This record gives sequence, structure tokens and C-alpha cells, in this order.
Amino acid sequence: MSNVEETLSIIKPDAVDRNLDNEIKEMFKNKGFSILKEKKIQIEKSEAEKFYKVHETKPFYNDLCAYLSSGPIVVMVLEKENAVLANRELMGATNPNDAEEGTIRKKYGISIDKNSVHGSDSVENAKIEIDFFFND
Ligand code: IDP
Ligand code: MG
Repeated sequence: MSNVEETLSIIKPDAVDRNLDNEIKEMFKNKGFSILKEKKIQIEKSEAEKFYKVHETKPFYNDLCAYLSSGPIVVMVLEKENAVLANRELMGATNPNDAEEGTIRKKYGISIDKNSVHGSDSVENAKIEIDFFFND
């Protein structure tokens, strides 16, 4: 049975800053993702704090929110069969040092904080995150 899902992807400031957005979008398209919506924006730190609220007790929360709001990002809605898991697989491990060959973070990630992409971790969170950025 088919299970087409939508998930939220963000190309983070480190990757946009290095003009990697088109190459990363190609990696998604080559894996069969459709980019349903996309926009390049810069968010306020207060918005990043809302977006990453699940991490508010973590020691890296403040730096993480400062970082996500530090420059332009590309926010996309991706669609594909089992898109949430497929995107997590294509992204690779949170720490680029642990990411497998062929993943976005292995190819482009600089460090655990500058790891080039965000992806929703569940169908439920994908809905919340898509609504957060594309609520019109
Ligand atoms: P994910 O992006 O792979 O889903 P999460 O655990 O949800 O990873 O963490 C959100 C983001 O917070 C990561 O992408 C990374 O940029 C940052 N982060 C996670 N763990 C650490 C850490 O130990 N030090 C610094 N930054 C971290
Ligand atoms: Mg996460």
C-alpha cells in the first residue's frame, strides 16, 4: 500500500552561506522527493526558540537558536513515499562525523551544530513544522 507523506526540510545557514542550496535540492530530487513548497527566509531568534522548543532544556539550546536565526535558510515541504524516514536517511546522523557516505551531512556538514540540514523526525512533528512555516 502506498504511504505518501510530507516532511519539513530546512537548509541551514551554514549551507546557504556556502551556496549549497541548489546542490542539496538536487540530492532530494535525485532520491525522488518532490519539493511542494519552498522559501528562502531569515527568522528571528524568538521564532527559532519556538521552532526548537523541544530542545529548550538542552545545554546547546541557546546556541542552536542563535545559529538558526543567524542567516538565510531555505525551508521546504518535501513529498515522497515514507518521506519522513526517507529524509532522515538522506540527511544522515546528527553529527556529520557519524554520518554515512552518500548522506547530505556526510557530504556537506561541518560539525554537530553546523550540520547543514534539518528534517522532521515524525509524521506528527512534520505536520506541526510545516504549519509553523507555511500556515497561509
Ligand atoms: P537532528 O537535527 O538530527 O534531528 P536533534 O537531536 O533534533 O538532531 O538536534 C537538533 C539540532 O541541534 C541538531 O541538528 C544540531 O544542529 C543541534 N545539536 C544536537 N545535539 C547537539 C550537541 O550535542 N551540541 C551542539 N548542537 C547539537
Ligand atoms: Mg531533531
